[in-house]
Amino acid sequence: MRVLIVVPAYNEERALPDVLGELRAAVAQNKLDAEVAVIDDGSSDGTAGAAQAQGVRVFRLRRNLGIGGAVQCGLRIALREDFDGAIQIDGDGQHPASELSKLLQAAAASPAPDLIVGTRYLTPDGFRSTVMRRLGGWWLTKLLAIFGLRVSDPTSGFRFYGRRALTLFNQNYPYDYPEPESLAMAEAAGLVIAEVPVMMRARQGGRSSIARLEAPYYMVKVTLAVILAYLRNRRRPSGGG
Ligand SMILES: Nc1nc2c(ncn2[C@@H]2O[C@H](COP(=O)(O)OP(=O)(O)O)[C@@H](O)[C@H]2O)c(=O)[nH]1
Ligand SMILES: [Mg+2]
Repeated sequence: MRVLIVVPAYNEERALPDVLGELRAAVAQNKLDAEVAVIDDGSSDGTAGAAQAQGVRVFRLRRNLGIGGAVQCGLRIALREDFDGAIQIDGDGQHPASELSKLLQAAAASPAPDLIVGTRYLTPDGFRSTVMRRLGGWWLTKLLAIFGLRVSDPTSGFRFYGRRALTLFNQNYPYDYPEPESLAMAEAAGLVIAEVPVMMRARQGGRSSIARLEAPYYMVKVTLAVILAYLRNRRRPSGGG
């Protein structure tokens, strides 16, 4: 399987060299047929230069589009260049590249899942995030379960996308706090979604996207967005318009 490893990066000059070094090692060690693409989301620091220095492909967005825009850019490149799948991994060091093979092993299952979520909550230790964010994650887990989707880490940005997922998200990808919403879209569209336990770490420099004061806004916004994403993307019964 030929995969594109998509690294969305916004002001990640500090963490990126190690992230890309680890990726290079993981690709070599697992003999993966993989390319790395850093999507520099309009950073104001040396993100692009740090990535270029590691010899990977760098796509520079002229303006900051937010995580969703950066990820969709990477997924579109994977689709356009005929990759069999894409892996999304944070540029902040939160997702150890050594865990990437677990996503790829799950991708080789039969029937092949279209979307695989790396979940931090099924391993005995590792980074768990703040109480507020865990509470939010718990709530989103319950909400998605109403739609029939069982995932334990709905906000994880360590994921594998197969061709059907790339095709779905080529058209539309949520721009803001996109992970739970994109899961609702995928579930509604009938994609096969799986999860695998992975170990996570705390981010290795830079700043996270969700400040503590934004948490209540985030929860209301994402709750509504998840519900709408599901309703909008639900497959119509066959024969319907
Ligand atoms: N904060 C933020 N991160 C972005 C943006 N665009 C791309 N990213 C990258 O998306 C990834 C996930 O963001 P992060 O802040 O780590 O989110 P968290 O892991 O949920 O705390 C990181 O690699 C960021 O560098 C953006 O506009 N804002
Ligand atoms: Mg992160």
